[in-house]
Amino acid sequence: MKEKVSIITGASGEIGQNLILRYSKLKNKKIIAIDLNELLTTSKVYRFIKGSILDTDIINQLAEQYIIEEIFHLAAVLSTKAEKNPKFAEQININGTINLFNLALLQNLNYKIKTKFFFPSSIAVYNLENVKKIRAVKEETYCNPKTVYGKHKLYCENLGISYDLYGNELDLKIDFRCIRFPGIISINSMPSGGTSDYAPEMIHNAFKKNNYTCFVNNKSCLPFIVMPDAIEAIIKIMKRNKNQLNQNIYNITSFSLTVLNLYKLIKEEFPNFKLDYNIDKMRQLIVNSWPNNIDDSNARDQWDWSPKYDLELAFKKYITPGLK
Ligand code: AKB
Repeated sequence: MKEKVSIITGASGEIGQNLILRYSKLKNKKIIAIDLNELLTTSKVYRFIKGSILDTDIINQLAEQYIIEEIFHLAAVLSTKAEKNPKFAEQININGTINLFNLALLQNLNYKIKTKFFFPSSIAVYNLENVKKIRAVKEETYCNPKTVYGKHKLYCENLGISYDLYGNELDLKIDFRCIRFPGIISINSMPSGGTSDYAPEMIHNAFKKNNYTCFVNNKSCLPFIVMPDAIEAIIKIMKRNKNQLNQNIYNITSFSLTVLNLYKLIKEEFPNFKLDYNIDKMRQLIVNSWPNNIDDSNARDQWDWSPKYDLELAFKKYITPGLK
């Protein structure tokens, strides 16, 4: 009798580690975690595979050994790193995702189940360069990404939608669910290779009593959430009955803030904290092309999304107690 399992790729990454901590508390969930890097949370998973999502031997073994009910495909090369290494990013972000889609489609063939496939997308799919950023951006607007990473995310979103709605050439289907995340701030992990990284970097440095040199200017403004809200959102959308979801792709957000706002907030706690700037042109252009606010009303209406932490609570109840 084959085991029923859930797969988490990118398990050692920021979202991966936190998802494992939360998800392992749910009953009857056997997690198979995959990552190139060691996993800190090995005791929480059923099996850890140290390897690449590009390794088709690993994918084939998984297909042979298990019934895969859910896939959380978190492995990705983030925006700044992808812009600098576009070919490498294409391998991971596109080819890697296709490998996981194929694994999910095989489940439909072998066991007649529709594997639930969670895909984390990003505000990087939007491009608001030369647009006045007045309104919160809805899912179907401004999807003409400027960055390599944004293009990869949008392509995989569309492929996922197509496998969900129409199936592949053999009429095999998956159950594709996707959230477009804003920047994420976490107290127990640090991002690497992203562009929204300046916010968590600034916060972590301040709490370590270091100063910070920011790579984007003080007017730069992006939407953010904190990690516990990101994780709850993933759990929520995956639990929802399919017939309650009218779309595959959802924005979620909590608060938007400029670099200057963030600096002022940090100064209240750490009056000696100093911020200076060394603007990275490429990263500044990326931030300028992203929305400073996104409309998450579809997620709120259709699967009860609501962040527990607004900006004030994020600092009072999550960041400060967690990092002090
Ligand atoms: C990045 O900055 O690349 C990510 C994202 C917003 O998708 N954090």
